[in-house]
Amino acid sequence: MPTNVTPAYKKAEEAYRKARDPRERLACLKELLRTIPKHKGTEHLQADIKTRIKQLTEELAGPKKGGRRSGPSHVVRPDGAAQLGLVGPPNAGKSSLHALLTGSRSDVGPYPYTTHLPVPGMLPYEDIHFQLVDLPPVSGDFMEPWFINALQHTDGVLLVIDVSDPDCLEQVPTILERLADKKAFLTPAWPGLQPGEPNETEDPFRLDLPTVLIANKCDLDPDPEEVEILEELLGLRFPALTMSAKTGEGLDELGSFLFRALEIIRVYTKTPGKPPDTDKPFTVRRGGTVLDVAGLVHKDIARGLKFARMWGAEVFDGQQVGPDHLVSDGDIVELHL
Ligand SMILES: Nc1nc2c(ncn2[C@@H]2O[C@H](COP(=O)(O)OP(=O)(O)OP(=O)(O)O)[C@@H](O)[C@H]2O)c(=O)[nH]1
Ligand SMILES: [Mg+2]
Repeated sequence: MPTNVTPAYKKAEEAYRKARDPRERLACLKELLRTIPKHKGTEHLQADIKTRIKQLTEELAGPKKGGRRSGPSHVVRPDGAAQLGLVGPPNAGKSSLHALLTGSRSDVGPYPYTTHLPVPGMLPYEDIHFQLVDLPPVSGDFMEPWFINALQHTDGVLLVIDVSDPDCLEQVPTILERLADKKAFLTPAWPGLQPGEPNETEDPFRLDLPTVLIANKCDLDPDPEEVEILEELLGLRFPALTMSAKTGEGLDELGSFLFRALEIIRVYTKTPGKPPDTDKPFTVRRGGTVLDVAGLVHKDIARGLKFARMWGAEVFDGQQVGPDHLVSDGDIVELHL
């Protein structure tokens, strides 16, 4: 990793980590390439940045007319309070769960390798939604070459296994290794459960993905201790949820789990003299500010923001606060430019 990087590079790196929109990420990648110190020690990273610029440019361009790359895009634009990817071995029931949780029509098949492309869907929870992206399987034999690209925007992973299948003891370590080879690390650390160590490495492309183990097909293996035994054998400590796409058991636990684990905060906006818009909250994560909310409403509003009036648990009614004021769940804000 490059040592003695410039402040401009550091800034670009931070912006890249924060950026969620693919176009914004592309701009950040170009800025990384522009600001990276050009010497022998950074050659690998320079090459890596160039590859990512090329891939993302192609993804954003979509299918080429008459060109070789005629496939659909593999990057799912983030939507809702957070994006979660469904990762797991073939036939574990990822698509079955996705269809039930989001109402999608993701293909389900009684044989492995049914899913070939990312399929987005929205999981409703109270007055918000989580975006779940169904993905093709990962196995020792095969992983789609673009698989890691599809995880670039995810806030976490649902690691779906078939608890009734003893093969999962080999499948899970294989999946973790394959992803780690591509610099994606599945971790048990979720901000709202046990915060992880801050990522100290200087590699801007390292992905640390909070992961929950979804022990599916519990109808076939009703032993309630099964997941614990499995985690013990695997030497893993992911938080786990037991489910069955056949009986529907355990499915309603997911929304509240994600809400807590990701520390989602809902903020409602209002215009002066009018009641708050309680239909559709804006969502940020814990640590989010009034300015972050303004940015979600509109870039120009964030730019022109002077102060806000707030109603909520942590403020007195109509309190005037600055752009850096932290918001909490259920707050109502009136933005003043
Ligand atoms: N008994 C039982 N069968 C299930 C459950 N979930 C899925 N199945 C069955 O398992 C098979 C595979 O389901 P899929 O949802 O296609 O699995 P997948 O993980 O998406 O498979 P790939 O796309 O190949 O990775 C189908 O025959 C489903 O009906 C479950 O909870 N219990
Ligand atoms: Mg599938």
